[in-house]
Amino acid sequence: MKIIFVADMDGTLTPARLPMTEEFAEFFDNFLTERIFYIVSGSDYKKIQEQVSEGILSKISGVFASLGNEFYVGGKLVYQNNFEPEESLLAKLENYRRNTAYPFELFPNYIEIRVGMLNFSVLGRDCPQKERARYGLWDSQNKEREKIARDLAQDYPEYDISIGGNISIDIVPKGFGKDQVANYLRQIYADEKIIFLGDRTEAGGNDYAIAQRLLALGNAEIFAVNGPDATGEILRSMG
Ligand code: M1P
Repeated sequence: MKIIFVADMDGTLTPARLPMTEEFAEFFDNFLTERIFYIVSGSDYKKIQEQVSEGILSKISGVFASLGNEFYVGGKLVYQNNFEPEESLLAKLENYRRNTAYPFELFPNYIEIRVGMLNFSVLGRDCPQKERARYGLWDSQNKEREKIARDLAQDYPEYDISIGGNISIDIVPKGFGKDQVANYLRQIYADEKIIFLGDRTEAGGNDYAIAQRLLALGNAEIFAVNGPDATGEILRSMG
């Protein structure tokens, strides 16, 4: 029976917000031959296209973008979910940005409304790579995102709030995170084993929901990785 592979993109198949390395792409391109492999990412489809080459995408069985709120097969949209965040939530996000203790420059695009989800970054998404690294380091010491996520979860229990990458938080109506991908794939592949690889499978991370849902549905194996090298090693070991 075929194995169904599913993997996160940033920090799993590619470095965070950067294109897949040539070395990994060469291996991965071969690995995809005659395999069923899906990508599931918090990024929207346009960003996925920036990081994963057209050649690789053409061999991928399907791409779940925006945490599974848009699904593409062969570059064509199969479904998408709608989401309109409430005003009070947006106002609260504005407040976090205004009152941050982060002592360095902030950048535009701090509330990004994507298909079916919202991405919030105190720093602002339109920042240079080196500022992204600076905020990531500061946040790992000061836990700003964890505090915001905890605070939001208390006030908005109807949303799932997760920390995906290095500078931001993903917000979706409950059940519309990556866990919806587990449900969708299990409907198509009722009996096949599903293998999932992700770098944020811990509680609070944006791979947690899909990992837990797959395990609950059964016949699944989860691999927590810390980057494309670890992903490559695991895939290589599967022959
Ligand atoms: O795919 C992981 C995450 O990648 C980005 O996170 P950040 O900009 O914080 O590094 C975002 O696209 C986020 O939505 C996504 O979950």
